[in-house]
Amino acid sequence: MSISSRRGAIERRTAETDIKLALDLDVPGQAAIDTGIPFMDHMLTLFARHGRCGLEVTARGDLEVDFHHTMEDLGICLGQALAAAIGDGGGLARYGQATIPMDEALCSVAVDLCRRPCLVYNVKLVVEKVGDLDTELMEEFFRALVSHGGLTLHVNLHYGKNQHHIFEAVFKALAHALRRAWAPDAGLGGRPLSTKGML
Ligand SMILES: [Mn+2]
Repeated sequence: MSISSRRGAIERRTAETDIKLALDLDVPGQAAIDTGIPFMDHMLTLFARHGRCGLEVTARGDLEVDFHHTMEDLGICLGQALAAAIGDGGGLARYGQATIPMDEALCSVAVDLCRRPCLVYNVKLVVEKVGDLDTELMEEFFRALVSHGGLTLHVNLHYGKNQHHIFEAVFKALAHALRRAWAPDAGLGGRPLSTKGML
């Protein structure tokens, strides 16, 4: 796979949400995020910065209902864009992990870009909302990301007291783990890291 093609652009419109999302694995740290949910703008912006990728997101969802549809559909679009950017996974490190502190919170994330969706999500909710966002919806975002991105993702919060810090540790750990997993490994000669010869 050529480095220049590591990009996924998704336009997805339903009766509930209208989302445009572009992910570029080789445009370091450029983010333009407008989801209508300020806390997710904050999370996705730091995801792009720490993942050293380009991420553009414009979302208009039925926030007057609640944030559920928008959170889930953001996960779908990011997952689809990631899958497109990864392609057949040839020549990529495939695995990545990171343990990241954010003040008193500590989170470990491990990923496998294996085309098999699996989410393990152990993240404590200490309050019902951060900003206007229902904290329980974050798991819906990750479930959709995993289902549509075709990745195995383990998110384990070790501890934390402040919900903002907790989610910030989660997203930073995700970014650092993914950056390692999608990094090219020249020793693979462009082939997937698998004894099957394909992912
Ligand atoms: Mn913050």
